[in-house]
This record gives sequence, C-alpha cells and structure tokens, in this order.
Amino acid sequence: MSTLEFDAAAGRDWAERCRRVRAGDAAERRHVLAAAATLTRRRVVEMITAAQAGHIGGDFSVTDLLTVLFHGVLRIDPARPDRPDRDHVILSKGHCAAALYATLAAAGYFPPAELTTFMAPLSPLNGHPNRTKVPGVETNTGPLGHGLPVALGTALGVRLAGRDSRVFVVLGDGELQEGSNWEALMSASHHGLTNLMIIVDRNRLQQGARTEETNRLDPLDQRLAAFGCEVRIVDGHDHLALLDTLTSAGTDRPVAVIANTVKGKGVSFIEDRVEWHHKVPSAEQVELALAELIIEEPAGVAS
Ligand SMILES: Cc1ncc(C[n+]2csc(CCOP(=O)(O)OP(=O)(O)O)c2C)c(N)n1
Ligand SMILES: [Mg+2]
Repeated sequence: MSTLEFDAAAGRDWAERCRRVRAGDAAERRHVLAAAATLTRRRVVEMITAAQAGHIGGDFSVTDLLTVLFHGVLRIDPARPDRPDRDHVILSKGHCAAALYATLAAAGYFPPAELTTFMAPLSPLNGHPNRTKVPGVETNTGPLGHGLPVALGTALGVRLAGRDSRVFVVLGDGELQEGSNWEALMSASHHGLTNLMIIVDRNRLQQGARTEETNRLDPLDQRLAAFGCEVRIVDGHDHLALLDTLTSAGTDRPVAVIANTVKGKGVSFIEDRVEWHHKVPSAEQVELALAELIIEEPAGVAS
C-alpha cells in the first residue's frame, strides 16, 4: 500500500489559486473557482471510469461546495494536515469520496497522479474516506448519520482546548433522515457551538428516489431553525454566493447552510436523474461528459 504525501507543486498551484480568490476581482474569482471545479469534475469522471464504481451524481452536486471551501474558506495547510490550529472539514456523505479526493489532491495533500488508483486493490483511496490512509481526511465516513455527531464532538473539543479553529460538516439531504443528526443538532445549539457550520447538499435526491417522496424534509429551513441553528440558504453552485455565505460572521448559535444543488451538476444527461446516484458512464458517455466539462478561458483574465 502506498503512503500518500504532500505534493509541493500541487500545493504551490493551490496557494496561488487561493491568493487569486482572496485578492482578485469578481471575474477573476469566478474564473479561478470555475476552472478548479471543472477540473475536479473531469477527474471524478476519470476516477469512476477507471474504478467502474462510484457515486457520480453526489460527487457533482458537492463539487462546487468543496471547491469554495478549500479555496476561500478553510484555514488549512496541506503540507501539515495535522496542524492543531487548522479548520476541520468532514464530508459526512462519504460515498462522495471521489470529489473529496480530487479536491484534496488539487490542494497538494497528495499527488494528483494517485487519483488513478481510486478503489484499486491496496490503494489508500478507498470508496469511502479513511482518515488513517488519506491526509486531509478528518474522520472516516460512509455510514450516513455519523459526520455531524463527530463534528459536534470536534467543535466541543476545539473549544475546550481554547483554539479558534472552525468545524465544517457537509451532509447529504437524504442523510438527514438519520435521527442521529437531529440529536447532534439539539446538542450543538444547547452548547452554543458558534464554531460549527453544517452544510446540507440539498439536491433533493437520495438513493433510488426523491427525498420528498421518501421521507419529507421540508420545511427544512424551519426545522433547522427550530433545532437552534442560524439558517442560511444559498445556491450551491454559485461560487461567489457560496464564498459570501460560508465566510459571513455568525451570531450566538451554530450555522446551518442549505445549499440548493442539482445532483449530477455539470453534465446534462446526469443532472437530476435518480439512476446516476451510482451509475458508471459507458465509454461513449465519458466522451460526452468530458465534452461538456470544458475549462473556459475568459477574455482579460489570465489563467
Ligand atoms: C446508514 C447508511 N444507510 C444507507 C447507506 C447507503 N447509501 C449510500 S448513499 C445513500 C443515499 C444518500 O443520499 P443523500 O444523503 O441525499 O446523498 P447525495 O444525494 O448527495 O448522494 C444511501 C442510502 C449508507 N451509506 N449508510
Ligand atoms: Mg441528496
């Protein structure tokens, strides 16, 4: 089994993209983030095709969220993933490991070339993320309903340790049907965890059906507010709106962001289709998908 280590070249490129997101005007920010998200989606297509397995729909719905988190929100150091003063991010919907791995590799946590081993025998890049194998993964996820309870414990621990790190947890919307989330929400507001941000990837699909047909979540904003959260609603594919929503100061309670997304976002024939939860594209569909995932170079913005 290979050990994944920091990739200095990728880390430098990532730091430069972060600088441009921080210092650039709106057009430059938009361009840098769009290019990074498209690269992630292209890599996800290649990883899933090579592995002949994966969860492309959920990977694509969460890609923009992860891209914005890792380029403009998190205080992290990919060269030192265990730094005690880092922000913590937990992808609770661990079935979308491919999107997380592609995002981590683009930040230099490990060489992007390793992505080709996704789900191969003995690869550390398992179908669900493992914190002992992949730098940047904070906790093992896959069984739904565990990420938020772990994030709650992490946020409490961070506060007890007197650190100012923040904890971000990304949940699937179908995942919210697990009661453990609601217990954790009650506890998070009871403890006034202002260092905790819960982000729901609200794509309205789960495995095999729509969320609202399976076990209704709406009115989700009112439910999250009733459990003690400050609720924010955002277009989960609008990079600049996400930047704003995820970096705005909070009040005296945990923040819950409902990120409205489209499962399969970015490839027309995959968007909002239940079967693409874990369908694998054929060779012809890979060509079609990659033809839609083009990194544009707008006039007047250097790449
Ligand atoms: C406890 C548990 N039950 C069932 C599964 C199988 N499973 C994997 S993904 C998924 C659907 C998740 O839907 P959602 O949270 O909405 O994720 P997304 O739409 O973003 O893929 C299910 C049921 C699981 N991983 N864990
Ligand atoms: Mg969903």
